[in-house]
This record gives sequence, structure tokens and C-alpha cells, in this order.
Amino acid sequence: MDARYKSRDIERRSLDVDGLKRSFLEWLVYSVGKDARAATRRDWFHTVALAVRDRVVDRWMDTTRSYYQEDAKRVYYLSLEFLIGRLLTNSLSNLGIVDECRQALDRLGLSMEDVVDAEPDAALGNGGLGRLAACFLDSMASQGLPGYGYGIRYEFGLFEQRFENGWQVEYPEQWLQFGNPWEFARPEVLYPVQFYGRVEEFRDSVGDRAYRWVDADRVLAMAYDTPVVGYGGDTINTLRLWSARATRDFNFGHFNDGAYMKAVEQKILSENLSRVLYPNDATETGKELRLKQEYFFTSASLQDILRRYLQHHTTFENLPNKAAIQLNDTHPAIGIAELMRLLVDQHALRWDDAWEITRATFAYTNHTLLPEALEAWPVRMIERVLPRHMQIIYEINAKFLNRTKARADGDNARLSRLSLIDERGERRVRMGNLAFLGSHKVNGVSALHTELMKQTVFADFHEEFPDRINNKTNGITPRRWLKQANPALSELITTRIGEGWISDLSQIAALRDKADDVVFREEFRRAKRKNKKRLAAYIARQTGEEVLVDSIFDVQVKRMHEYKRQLLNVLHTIALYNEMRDNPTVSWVPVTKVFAGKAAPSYHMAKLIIKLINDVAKVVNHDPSVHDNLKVVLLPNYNVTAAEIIIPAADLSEQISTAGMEASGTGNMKLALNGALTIGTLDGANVEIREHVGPDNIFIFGMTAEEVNDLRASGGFNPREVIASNPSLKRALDMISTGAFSPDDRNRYHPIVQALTDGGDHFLVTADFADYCRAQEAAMHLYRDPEEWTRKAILNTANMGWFSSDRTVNEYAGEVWDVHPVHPNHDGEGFR
Ligand code: B1H
Repeated sequence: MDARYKSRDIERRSLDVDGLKRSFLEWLVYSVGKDARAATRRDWFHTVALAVRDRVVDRWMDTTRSYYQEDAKRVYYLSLEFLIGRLLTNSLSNLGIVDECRQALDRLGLSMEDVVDAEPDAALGNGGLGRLAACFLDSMASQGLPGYGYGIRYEFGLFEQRFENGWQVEYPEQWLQFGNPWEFARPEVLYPVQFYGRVEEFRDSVGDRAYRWVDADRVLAMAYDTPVVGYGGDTINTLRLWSARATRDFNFGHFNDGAYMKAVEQKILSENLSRVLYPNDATETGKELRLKQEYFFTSASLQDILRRYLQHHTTFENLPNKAAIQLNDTHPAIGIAELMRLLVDQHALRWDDAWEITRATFAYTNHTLLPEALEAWPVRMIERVLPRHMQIIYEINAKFLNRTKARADGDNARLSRLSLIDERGERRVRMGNLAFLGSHKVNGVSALHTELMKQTVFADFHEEFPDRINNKTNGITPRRWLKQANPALSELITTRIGEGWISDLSQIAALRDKADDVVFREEFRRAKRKNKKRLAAYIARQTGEEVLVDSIFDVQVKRMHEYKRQLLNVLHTIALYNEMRDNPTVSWVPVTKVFAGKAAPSYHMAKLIIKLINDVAKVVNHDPSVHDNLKVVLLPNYNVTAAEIIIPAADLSEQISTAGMEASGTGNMKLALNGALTIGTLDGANVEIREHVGPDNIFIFGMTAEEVNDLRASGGFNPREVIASNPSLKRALDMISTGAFSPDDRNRYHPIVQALTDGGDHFLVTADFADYCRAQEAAMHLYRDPEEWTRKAILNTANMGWFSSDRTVNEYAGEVWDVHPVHPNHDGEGFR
């Protein structure tokens, strides 16, 4: 009998309560090796995860087999970050067995929440870029698209943030410490990756010039596979993460004891490659280890992709018809030179054929225009670390510039802007230019961002290749960000409009009518209140602070960055605090300011802003004269798990970046979908959110991207004048600068005050302050009318259907990848 069918007969597959319960007991004893009396919560988590994983593997193999059998075109999403978070509730929910699991645990005397809480949060990413990759994996699997994620299995994820004395302190995030029940180690899937060495020229069999990369160091990339469960459980895709393993080869002539120990030391060090995620969001470090990480996972992924392709094909001309490779920012852009090397040096293709195949296979997504985030590796570094790739990059550049030179009629400035090499100062390789040139499609992540790409960083390339840039506005998965994170609202929605919205979020538009239904409004408010209670309890647990459930939950959760302007929010907080103290008899709308977010460990200004928020919180929260009308909390260690608790509870969503600087934002979408009203600038996807929810249901303020651009072009403005003309701003800033919040160190915030005044206020905090306060007042005024507020909140939820990552992924599939759904054959067995 076929072993596969045999495995299907056993109990591992049963989805009813009894079957689950028996599986749990079996796993606990025989695999976790514990008696029910001795088992810890973590033991139970591992037990349940392993039992759930059992219910996935047959379908996973069916899916993979179907892709092979149909020789389907696959899409490969190459990303240095996958912010997947916890997987237990996600797997159960997508398999449709949350209730069954809860009951099975109940019968064992266990609480589902306790088991779920024992799972570490897989934080293999920094923020939006990494979470987008995770949402895309969910959307591809949920729609039956043959999509693979490729990345690095970091031993340490994004650092754990704690506050000590109000300051951020970083601790290592050891998420793998107790093992990872979701992954399958593949010790046989192993590829060599080389570094350093030199290039040797030789004559090939037909006498042509050829090159080989010799005397290089070698590291092995070993695969770990995590199944990606699509909604409904029909398609189970694969996330393949690479871990660095030392090779066993020693290449020296004399082999004495000392040399042996030295060599082993070197081997051990080579495994550092996959040790830790770089903690920078929208900034780059220029560190050699980072370049090596980028090449390491890109090279292993390309070798794997070619191996899979060659199982069905003997020549390469069909590669673009069978594989689409999406570059998540420039982090894997070295892959363009690597594919050229593999095709030309290892498979003996002609350069021009290899280039055509490469360009037709790759596509590139740009996620930021911030100059400090645009990768540009020193030529000297690439020459040393990847000598053959440097040659290939020169060759690509020479051929490109030769072709454009004729048409550029002597415009040398334009030519030097188009060059892959930045010749100003230390020579560098512009990875964005390489990614653009080596891709057939290049996209931005919101309409505004794509437009600005055309006008700024890629203006010359856009002129050269007018059909290449396209927009793909980001999206979020409704499975994790509504169904799982917000069961109260999800259940309400499903009772009213059915469950179609879960796999087709456009159906949520059916709620529009309900905005005028008093009963529905009451139920919607009840769901929000339940989530606010849950958050209030979480806040009390995390910070010891008690907050009023009936206050406005005004939420700003995202990485700490000057362009995101947490400072603007803090200044408003102080101004509001002053107003409340000045007017104690007014009946104020109570406000709870909720902040959360990590700062890059070397970003001093961002860390100082964290300390300021904590200092302001200390003063405000303990001042009896505001009568609990104002509370400020900064929640530690913002991650996917925290977001799942915070977002469903928000009333007001702060999306207040300086216009033109936030490429898209995705937290803005999660909050609006969960019924928060946005207070925001016309930046990133906020512009499109306004179009969808309607201008009456969003609080827009501040300068537009165009106004910001004009203001900067005209030499900026004088923040001193703005401050002098706005008493409440002046008073707030004076309090910060004279130590009202830092009596122990009155000069602590000098750098912040400096940046906002003599520093020229680059992010236009003072310039937008007055209009921001006006928008805040409008929000507080509206909150006094619960019916009207709820009506607008419902219209937000109802009008966010377009922001599903299913829609985004379908646009990529149709316009960039040309991939189509495959329906795996599960031998006709029903499931759900
Ligand atoms: C985004 C990054 C990023 N843009 C460099 N760029 C990194 C750049 O470690 N690094 O070197 C890490 C991350 N991340 C974000 O992408 C944008 O700021 C958001 O606006 C956008 O929503 C998100 C997804 O497109």
C-alpha cells in the first residue's frame, strides 16, 4: 500500500474534538515526553502545535505535488524579513478548528488562551516591510497561488524592548530557545555559498573567454521549511528559511594541531551569518555582515529555484515562464548579478541570452524614498567579498550606458545619474539602479509613493523605461487582522452578512447600510468596548497604569522614527494636558494616548523620544488636577502579538508622518478595518484610505507632499516664528526645554528642542502643529456624539475591503508575475 495513503488513515488527521484530544495526549507523552501532571504550559503549546501540524502535512504534500505535476509557474518572494508572529491561532483559524481545539483543551482542563500565550512571537522582521511579506504569504496560500517565501532563519529575531528608568534597553530575542514545532529541518537541502577569493580567466571548450571564482571561503545554506496554511486549508505553501552551516573542507597544505583549531574556529564563525536580524527599519547600515546575509540567502534561493526548474527542463529559455522572482526592496538585489553568474559561468549561456532571461524573471518592489535607506555598497567591499559579482555589475553597467549614451546626446550628468556606480566620493554600487535595470517591472507600494518614485529617485530610469514602473498599493490579510485579532467584531459581521468577507473582503461593503441601523451601531460599540477592556487589562499588566475604558483610545503604534512624528503627538498631548489643567471645570472628553514602538538601537533621537514619552506619562498620569481625563501609556515590546491586542481596541488611528515620507503604511489599514477613525496627513496609503472611506469619515490635516516639497525647495521656514505665534506650542516646548518632565536632568531634551528650532525642523512638526490640534479637536468633539462616531467607524470598516492583501497579491499575479491558482488534488476528500 502506498505509504501516503496509510498515513492518511491514522488518527492524526481527525478534526473532531475527540480526535484532537487523543492526539494531544499521544503527542504529549511520546514526543514531548511528559506526563500530563508534569506538563508545563510550554509543553502543552508544543503538543498542540505538533498535533495541528499533523493535520497540515498531507495537504502540504498534495499542494507541492500538484505544483510539480502541473509544472505550474511559481512565484518566489525573496525577503530578508518575514514578520509572521505566532502561528497557532493562525493555523487553527485557517483550518477552521478553533472551537474544536478549545473544547479538546477544555476536556483536558486547559485554557486555550494559556496555550496560545506560550508561543513565542516569530519576529523575523522590523516593521511594515516584513509584515507585508507575511500578509502576502497568507494571501497567496489562501487563493491557491503557487507562492514560496525565501528568507533567513535568524537565530535571534528583532530584539526584545524593555524600559529601564524610561529608557529603551534591548535584549536578545531567543525565539528558538525551546525549539520550533512548526518548522521541518531539511539537512539534505544544502547549498554552498562562496565569499572572498578571486576570479580566474580561462578559455572554454570553444575558445571563448570565461571566468571562474576560485580560492573562496564556503558556507553551506541549510533549509528549514514552514508550512503556510491557506484559508480553508486547501493550499499549504512553503516558507523556506536558510540557516548557515559550516563546511567540513579545510584548504591548507600544512595541517598541524594549531592550524586545525584555528580552522575549526573559522568554521564556527561562518555560522554567524544567520545569527541575527539587523534591527534597522528604513535605514541601512553598510556593514559587511549584512551584505553577506543578503548574498547568502539570495544565492541559496536561486540555486534552489534553478534545481527545481531543471527537474522539468533542460534549457533555460523557459525560466521566465516557470519562475517569477519578486525582490522585496533591494536587500536581495544582488540576485540579479548572481543569476547572471549562475547562467553564464555555471551553465555556459551567452551573456545576452542570460540577461534577457534574468530581466524577464525578476521584478522589484521599492519601499522607501528616504535617502538613508537606499542601499549603496562600497565598490571596494563588493570587490573583496563578491569579486565575480563586481565584474558582472561593471559589465551590466557598461552595456547599459553604451546603449543610452547615443541617445543621451552628451548629457553626462544624466548618464552619471543612471550609472550603477555612484562616483561621488567613495565609489559605490547603487542597488536600486541595479534592481531597476535587472527587472521587467518595478513597483511602489501606494499611489502617491509610486508617483514620487517617478519624480524623484527613478526619474531618469522612468524616462528611459516608461512602462516599467507600476503601482501596487499594499494590503493586509483580513484573516489575521480581523478574523483572528478581533473575534468580537468578526462574529458580529458574520452574523449579519455571512462569512464570505473572510476570503473576499470586498463583501464587507454590505455593512455600509448597517451604519444607519441603531441596533447594529449598539452591537458594533459593544464589540469595540470588549476589545477596549481587553486592552485596558493588557495595559495594566504591562505598565501598572489604570485607564478609563470610556475614554478615546488614541493610538500611535509603529517604529519610532522622526518622520513618523511621534513628537507631534507628544506635543499635542502636552498642550491638551495644559488645557485640562487650566480649565478644570470644563467637562473634558477623557483621552488615553497609547503609544508603542521600538527604536533602532543606534538611533539616539528615536530613543530620546521614547524617554520623553515615558517622562511625560509619569507627570501626566500622576497629576490629580487632570482627574483621570488624560492618561499616557507607552507599551513595551511592540510586536505582532501586541498589535493583535491593541489594534482592535483603537478609536483613533494616528497616521501623522510628514507628507511624502511614509511610502504606504499598513498599520493605517489594520486600524481603519477594525473601526478606528484615522487622524492623518495626505501621505502614503492614507490618500487612498480617504478616497475609500470618504472625506467625512477621516480627519485629514497638515501640508501635502507637494507643499512640503515646495517649502523645502524655497529654503525651508523659520520654526522660531511659528512657535512664537502659537502660545500653546510655545508653552509645550518651553516645558520640555526647561525640564518640566525631566527635573532630574533639565537638559535631557535639549537635542529634541534643538532639532525643532535652530535645527530647522526638518520633519515640519511645528509647521503642522496648529492644524493637527484643529483635527484633534474635531475628533474629540465628534466623540461626544457616540451615534455619529459609531456611524463613521462602521463606514470605515465597511469601506476598507479594497485594502485586503488578496487584492494586492492578485494585482501582482496578473500584472507582474503571470501566475495562476492551482487547485491541489486531495484525492477527492472533503475538508471543511
Ligand atoms: C519600509 C523599509 C526598510 N520601507 C530597510 N523600507 C530596512 C528599509 O533593515 N533594513 O535595512 C528595513 C526596512 N521598510 C516600509 O515598508 C515603509 O516605511 C512603509 O511605509 C511601508 O508600508 C512598508 C511596506 O511596504
